[in-house]
Amino acid sequence: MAPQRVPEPIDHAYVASLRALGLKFGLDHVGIAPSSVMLRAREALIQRKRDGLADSMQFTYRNPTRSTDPSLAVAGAQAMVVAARSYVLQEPPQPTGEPGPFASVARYAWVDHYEPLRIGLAAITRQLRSDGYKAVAFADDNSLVDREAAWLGGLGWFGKNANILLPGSGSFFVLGSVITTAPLPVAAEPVADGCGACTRCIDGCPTAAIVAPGVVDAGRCLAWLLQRPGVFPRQFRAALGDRIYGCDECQLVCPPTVRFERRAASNQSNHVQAWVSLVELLQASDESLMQSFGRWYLADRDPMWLRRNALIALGNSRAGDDGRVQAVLYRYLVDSEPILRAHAVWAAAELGCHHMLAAFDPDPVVTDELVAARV
Ligand code: B12
Ligand code: SF4
Ligand code: SF4
Repeated sequence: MAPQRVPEPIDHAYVASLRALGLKFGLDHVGIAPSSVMLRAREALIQRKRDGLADSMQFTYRNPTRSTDPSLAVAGAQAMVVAARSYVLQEPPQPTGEPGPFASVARYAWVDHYEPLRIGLAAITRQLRSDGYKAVAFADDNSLVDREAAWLGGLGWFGKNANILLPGSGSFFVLGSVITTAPLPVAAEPVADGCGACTRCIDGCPTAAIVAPGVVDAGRCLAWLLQRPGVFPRQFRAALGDRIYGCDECQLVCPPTVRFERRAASNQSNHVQAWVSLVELLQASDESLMQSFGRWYLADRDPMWLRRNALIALGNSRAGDDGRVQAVLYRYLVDSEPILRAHAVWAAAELGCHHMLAAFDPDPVVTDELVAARV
């Protein structure tokens, strides 16, 4: 039998060495959280489902018992190493290449920030394992509620926009954790509230989706509506503006977050996807869309939802006089997918191109849009 490895002794110096390792491998902040059941998050998941605030989302809502109990992910869990990585880029990019209209992408998806986050978490995981402990990394995984873990680990406070804000740095951070059997000393205190009397995010949300401090109604939140399959609710299409993936509005109005972006941008990347030509996107093949945007969350990994989003952004573009826009609209008004025909009808009507609309469509979803377009 192989000799049993004796685990490294745990003290604050050991935690400091894990933190230093994380920072060396691209993490910006590292803390330690307890591994006990996250009762507040569990209660919130159950209550929000019950109140209809989760809409049809699955993710951590699928199994609240699992996603709030670290020891179900790693048997014998004693602590979580929690981490944050900034996704602020040095130069917010401008649209380039083919002339517009352009769609905008939320900052967290401009480049793949989860990959470098996972590299940092993996370095910590390797160290813990080589020191004789079990350790498994999670980031944006259905098995763990990342924000509550980050809050418990003292990384930041819960903003009224529901994001974790790091003191002095705001919320443009992705979060992840390593659940481990190492009995690491946890952060002394969670970070105190830093929002004070501010309510800018609540007032600034384009769809009034923040229904109470820290509570988002997913059925109104543009970030979720862009991911959800099916017909995009008509009442929120104008508010969507030019977005095709994610929404940053409740962070772009947030003073600590904006201050940090202006002064402390650090990460660089050559492959930034901040703006996407709508005409190019709507002309692209499935393969090409999956190659460019396959790392985004697309329901059933179906690029049709990206095209649906792009048609709404096109409808909001005021570019109805552009010949390329009209050509692409014609193509989608006769698409074989009723969902795409339906959103093309809405876009054509918004652009004042009523002359393009058919008198009749065999599909009830499209008929509904044709009726609304003629009112
Ligand atoms: C589902 C999900 C979504 C959903 C629902 C968001 C939501 N608010 O729950 C949708 C698709 C809408 C979404 C959008 C976004 N998301 Co998201 N999402 C997730 C996911 C997969 C699960 C979140 C979850 O479990 N929510 C459950 C509910 C119960 O949690 P909660 O809202 O945080 O509730 C807490 C607070 O209310 C707090 N609380 C309790 N009492 C009180 C009282 C007060 C006064 C306050 C202020 C708070 C408070 O405690 C509750 C329990 O923890 C996580 C990844 C993960 N595995 O955790 C990423 C995650 C939360 N998302 C993330 C990001 C970046 C975003 C977006 C910014 C992306 C974008 N630009 O479009 C937006 C932000 C929208 C917003 N304002 O929240 C990051 C958050 C980073 C951060 N700094 O906080 C995460 C952690 C992914 C990651 N690993 O980095 N997301
Ligand atoms: S992400 Fe957009 S829609 Fe969702 S709560 Fe924030 S501002 Fe509102
Ligand atoms: S906008 Fe104001 S209230 Fe909202 S998260 Fe930022 S500081 Fe807090």
